[in-house]
Amino acid sequence: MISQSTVVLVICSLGSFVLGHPGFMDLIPNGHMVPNPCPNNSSYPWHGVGHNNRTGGGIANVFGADFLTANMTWTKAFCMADSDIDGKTNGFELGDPDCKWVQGGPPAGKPFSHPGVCEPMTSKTCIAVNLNIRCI
Ligand SMILES: [Ca+2]
Repeated sequence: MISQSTVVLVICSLGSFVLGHPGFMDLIPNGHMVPNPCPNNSSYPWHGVGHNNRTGGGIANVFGADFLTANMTWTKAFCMADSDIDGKTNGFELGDPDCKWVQGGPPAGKPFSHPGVCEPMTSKTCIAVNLNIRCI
């Protein structure tokens, strides 16, 4: 038999998963302000930065996968990586082009683009990379 506290714990865990891990957004520069790269980007910003859909949840995108590989830490290597292979480093896309951001501190600049969605989305390379990105 499942206890009432187990049910509450599961429901809370699902809620956090669907919301795109708000705490994780504090672990990258400008994590709360990542631009929505979709053509109809009236919903802004992209809260599920490490996920294939704007609100988070589900399978991680390429940036989210690299985030896990970096032990959820903004390392120099993770900052310098180009997770979505669009020619721009993760740091550049998130407003930390020199990879100097420290958690809790101000980023060097504003976020430029999304580090987990290859842009421009209509380029031949990006269409292949963005197969699982959901613009809804
Ligand atoms: Ca990139």
